[in-house]
Amino acid sequence: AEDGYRLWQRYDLIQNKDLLKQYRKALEDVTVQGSSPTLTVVKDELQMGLSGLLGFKVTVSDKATKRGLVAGTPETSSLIKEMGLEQKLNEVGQEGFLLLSQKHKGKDYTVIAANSEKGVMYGTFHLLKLLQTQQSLKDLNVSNSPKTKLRILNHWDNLDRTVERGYAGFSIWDWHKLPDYIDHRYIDYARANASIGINGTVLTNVNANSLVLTPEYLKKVKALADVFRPYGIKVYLTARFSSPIELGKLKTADPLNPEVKAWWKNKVNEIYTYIPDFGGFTVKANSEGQPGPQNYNRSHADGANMMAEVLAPKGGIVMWRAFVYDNNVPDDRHKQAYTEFKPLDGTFQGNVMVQVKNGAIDFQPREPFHPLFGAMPKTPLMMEFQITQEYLGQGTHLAYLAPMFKETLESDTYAKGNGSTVAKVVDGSLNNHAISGMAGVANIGNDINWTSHPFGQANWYAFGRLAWDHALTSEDIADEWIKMTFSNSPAQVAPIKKMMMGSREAVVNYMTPMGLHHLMGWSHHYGPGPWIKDKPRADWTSVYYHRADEKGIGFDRTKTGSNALSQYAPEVQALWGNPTTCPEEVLLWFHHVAWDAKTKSGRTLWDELCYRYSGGVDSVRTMQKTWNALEGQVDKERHQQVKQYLAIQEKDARWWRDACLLYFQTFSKRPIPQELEKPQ
Ligand code: GCW
Repeated sequence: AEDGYRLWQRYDLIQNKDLLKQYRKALEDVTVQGSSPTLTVVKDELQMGLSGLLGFKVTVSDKATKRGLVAGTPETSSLIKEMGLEQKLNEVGQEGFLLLSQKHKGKDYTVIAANSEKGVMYGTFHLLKLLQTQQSLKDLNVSNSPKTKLRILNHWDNLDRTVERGYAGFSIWDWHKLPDYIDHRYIDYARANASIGINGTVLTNVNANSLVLTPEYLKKVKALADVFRPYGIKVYLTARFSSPIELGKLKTADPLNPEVKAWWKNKVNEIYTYIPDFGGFTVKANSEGQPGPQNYNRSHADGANMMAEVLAPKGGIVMWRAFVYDNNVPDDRHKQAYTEFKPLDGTFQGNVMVQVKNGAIDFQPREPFHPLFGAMPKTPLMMEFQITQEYLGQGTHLAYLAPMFKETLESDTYAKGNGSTVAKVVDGSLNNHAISGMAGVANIGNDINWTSHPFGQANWYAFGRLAWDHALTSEDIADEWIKMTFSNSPAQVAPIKKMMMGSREAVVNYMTPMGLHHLMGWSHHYGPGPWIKDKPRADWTSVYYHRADEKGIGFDRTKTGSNALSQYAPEVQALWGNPTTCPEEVLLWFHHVAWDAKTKSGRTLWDELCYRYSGGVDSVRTMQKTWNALEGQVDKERHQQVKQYLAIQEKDARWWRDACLLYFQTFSKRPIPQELEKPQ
């Protein structure tokens, strides 16, 4: 059944006869010398992939043959050593690879060469992708290496297998059966991640349970680390800051207390006896009730550095999250991370990265970039994206997120003048940092197709590709994903791509157009709840964010309001601070605007909001039509799944439109334009 389990790694026979001939000729013989675990992964993947794609049983030989495909490093492959590729290899670093059409001693070879076996593996997946997307293997001259060093998934998975904000079933980590039972899914998980360049995984929820640091669980973690190691994937854990109290029976978790430090040192040493290449910790501290250094009047830097110090000798790192806010601080929540972290710039140890969400509030369908990007030049800042669609329709809406990720990455912070993009902050190039990273909160669960919605797979894929190379375009990523996941036929690729490219904007329109944000239902965050008020925290309500009244709507974050804008560079302030130059996409994020104010379309703000909400619903209906027309071309199972999800999405889009417009209308007291569909 085409149930989606294979993700984008579908190795079915190439349908294009000419290309098939070319591939068969070029790849008839395959040589991989060496038998290390990673080279075994390379061999297995080539054998499986090429056999499926080329339609005969490909065997991988370890004797240097006289033609065909050769994969290896100058150390593992005598042929590659003879080819003298040193100079070219110097340019691709430790994880990059070359993919070349190479003449050697009068024979034609296709060569995957790298400085490390991991690089060979990445090159192998790249070659397979070329076949899957039906590209020519003639005159190959690919030199490819990742822009970001740490490309990591964050699982918000609990030890009882529930997943915080997970919408694809339960956790794929079957703690009960580990370490003795290795579910084949773990291997397929590693293959899928390796194929897109992911090289790290944080197994557990940032709302952490200290139990995972006990020997019982460390044995299980070790079993997973052993599975992932050959695929170049390191394992990380979340560390609950109060673990010394809970596990060590200490009276305090004060980071400056010598006993606390000693406890962490022992714990870290113990972890490394199980997992010699353990990656380190992700920490959520003093945020949403999690314990942290501030409980002891210490700073985030005190907490992070204490852990970093004990991890450093082992080569581990700390990813300290900047997602903090506090109801006792009466200021705009938008400002709190910057207020707390900016003054700490320059005080973190070298193996600490501060992990910052793409925007200042919380993974909304659209947020302006987080003001910390560009504001902490001395600290490597990691990007935290959310792949799981907590606020974008969860497991049932089609929303291709690459355009959203790109929007943030391409935003200009102006930190060092024009062109100081968020991407350059994150990849470390703007301030020459030795470490850099991008984290994505995973949308993976134990559903057969991993991600609930078949198109959720595209977001996992896109995150990996952008973490590897943020310069790739959303279109190109969609293009290769569709070809690998559905079909190379232009009759399918073009319409599916069109659906994907417009889908995120559709969600923005039917949920939170023009810079509105945080309007979702209480706690579950799925449907609309613009009326939410009177909750334990003002910043957990919706009225806090939209501020609708009889005059207008929107959050004034300029000087006359919370002045969160002051946290951005002067160029950004000038652009966003003025309602006439502020892009309409974020207008109500920064300004309280009158209902009758004119917008770019010539309509009043109220009418424009009505048009955008309606437009969002229309876009979903267009997606439905496009998808219906593909019936018979896409396999039945997946066609049926997506069709049902689109029907839910259409219903939900109307729900959002009607709920928001009818609620906001109680303030605007203006009619919904006649030509638009009436709320039902
Ligand atoms: O997005 C919010 C979520 C919480 C989450 C928190 C965080 C893990 O609603 O479920 O907790 O952010 O990022 O820490």
